[in-house]
Amino acid sequence: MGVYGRKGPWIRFAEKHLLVCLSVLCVFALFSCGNGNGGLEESEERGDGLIVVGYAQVGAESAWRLANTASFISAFESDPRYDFRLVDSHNDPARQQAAVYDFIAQEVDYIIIAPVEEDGWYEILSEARDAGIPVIITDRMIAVSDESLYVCWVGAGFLMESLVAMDWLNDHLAATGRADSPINLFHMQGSMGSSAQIGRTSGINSGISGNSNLNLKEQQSGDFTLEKGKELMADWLQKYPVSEIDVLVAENDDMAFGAIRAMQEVGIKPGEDIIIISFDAGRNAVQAVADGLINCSVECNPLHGPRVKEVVDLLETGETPIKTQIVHDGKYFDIHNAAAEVENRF
Ligand code: GZL
Repeated sequence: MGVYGRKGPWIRFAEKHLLVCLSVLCVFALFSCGNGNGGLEESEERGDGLIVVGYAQVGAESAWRLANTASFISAFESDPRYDFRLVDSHNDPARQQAAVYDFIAQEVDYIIIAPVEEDGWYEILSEARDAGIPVIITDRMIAVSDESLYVCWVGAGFLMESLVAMDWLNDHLAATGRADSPINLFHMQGSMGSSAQIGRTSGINSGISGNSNLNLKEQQSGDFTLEKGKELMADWLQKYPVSEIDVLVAENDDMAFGAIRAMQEVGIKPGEDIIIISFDAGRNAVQAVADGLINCSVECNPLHGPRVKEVVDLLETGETPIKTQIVHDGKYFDIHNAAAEVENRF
């Protein structure tokens, strides 16, 4: 047995395909007496003898997510040992759990999950463990007390990101002579119940409670999408005069872009009339910072594909990966550094 009770590749292959193995031996025996061009068709080999990896992805809700998916596809599909199977859960926790149950039924060798929501994973991960299938959590976290339910987590530090954002806001207000002015803050949250939203909201809330001049006027979810960010901002612009909207903190770039569209439709200058802070710091957002439309975007690196593949490669050698692998270097982009960084962004 390998690490985490997983059988080695050849034992798995033999058990899964005992009948096929025996018939292949017969076929080879037949061909070896004939013209010797035996062997299975290329298409019949797919999945047999390959290391099968199932990735239950959140969805395709944002630029960050698309970059994350692309990084996994390029990492695993460039290695012929792997049969990489990606499922888009369309931001739906039930669909994601169904995808994981399906991977268990397919008897994949590894399951990777970027959890839509933190809760609800105990049963299904217990089933994966009983099936001897190692589970790797990436991007967002799951809320389970039994850490044996997953091999390791590779993701970002959401609370740290939001503390960086709130520190930047305090510095920006001081630098622009508004350190003692009352500031009305509007907070656009990500998909509720996701650890990215939970972590960022926690840091933003503590930043607000740490500065008596910051008044939280609205706090609502835009579900990490541009469309919902635009809808929400349009509602707020109906409800409040622009003079009462000082700061928008959007928990990702896409919602910030939606808000910018809503502002521009009514003649408001984003980044000037309203300070805008976002998270992810993708290429378009960092360009928007350089253009003065967003004032600060805090980095959340999406390129976890190579890191998670390294974990799987390690597990294949019987090694044990580090349990918690946080990717966070506290980088943010504002008018001082954005222009020089655009080209380096995802
Ligand atoms: C963060 C990730 C979040 C991004 C959003 O690691 O889970 O989900 O910030 C994405 O853009 O939708």
